[in-house]
Amino acid sequence: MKWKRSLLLLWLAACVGLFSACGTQKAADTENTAKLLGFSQLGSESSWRLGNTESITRAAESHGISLMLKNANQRQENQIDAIRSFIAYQVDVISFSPIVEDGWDNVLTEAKNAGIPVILVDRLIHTEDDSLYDAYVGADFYQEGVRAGEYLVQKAERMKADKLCIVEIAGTQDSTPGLQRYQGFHDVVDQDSRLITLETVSGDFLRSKGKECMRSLLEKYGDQIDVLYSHNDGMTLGAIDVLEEQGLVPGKDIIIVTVDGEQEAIDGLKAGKINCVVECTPMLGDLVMELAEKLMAGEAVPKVTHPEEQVFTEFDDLSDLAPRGY
Ligand code: GYE
Repeated sequence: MKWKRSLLLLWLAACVGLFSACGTQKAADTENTAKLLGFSQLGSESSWRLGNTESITRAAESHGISLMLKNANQRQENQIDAIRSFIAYQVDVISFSPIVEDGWDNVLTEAKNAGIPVILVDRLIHTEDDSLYDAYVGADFYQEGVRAGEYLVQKAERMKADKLCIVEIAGTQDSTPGLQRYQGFHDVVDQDSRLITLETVSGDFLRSKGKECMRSLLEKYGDQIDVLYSHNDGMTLGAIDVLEEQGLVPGKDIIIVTVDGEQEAIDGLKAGKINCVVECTPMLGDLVMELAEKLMAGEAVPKVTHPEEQVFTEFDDLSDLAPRGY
């Protein structure tokens, strides 16, 4: 099987132009030294995801790690196939962003039996056996939900509101950010008798579904809706399109709370169309490569690494905020 891997490394080396620059000697060096990381990205559903793929690609390059990148186009079975092909190629480390939490035990047992370490990126899995992965790099989604809820409590105080009715557009069902952004938020707002959730629906983290969800929520609840809490910016921006089509003023008629912090959402916050943006950074590439290097060297790594994240609200001065890069 090693010949397959050698061919792949030669091919990767050719792709980055090493052949043309220095001839075959350098390619041979690469073959001897370059470490190979197989990464299964779950899809391209949002700007967040595109930013994340770019971050992983750039970081692999700058760490001198050869990257075998596969896009699963939103299907778990494609991710499982990708992981199986990484095992067949005998990559040094396997990494992937699990689209949902369940259903990984079999393929990860195969990786473990092949002696290949695994880094989960962005999302977690649900398993009885934590030894099936070595490390997780990604946000603390529960805290993101808590931050969204805390903003709303603060907003209710400032408005001296005695009742605010919320509709929630959640992310992909059974995905870690969908589950935890829901839980963290409800652990805060359900304690506050002013904050009433009318309904939670799933928009699958897609802008198009954010539109559909907002349309049917408006049909059902009309002007009862005071707040939209949406689990990602893509769905939020879709919902805003619908509100504007229907003559409503987002940020004023309906308070908007969103998660991710992509440039378009920050622009919306600055324009007064969004009231609160909870940051979730996709810039995880360097953290992943640092862990991969340690695992490749046989060193111990922390089981969980969370990046630092913040909240941006209508009450903050955002004039110094650097361009987001996603
Ligand atoms: O919030 C959303 C994306 O898993 C944190 O997935 C990620 C989420 C992110 O599509 O925009």
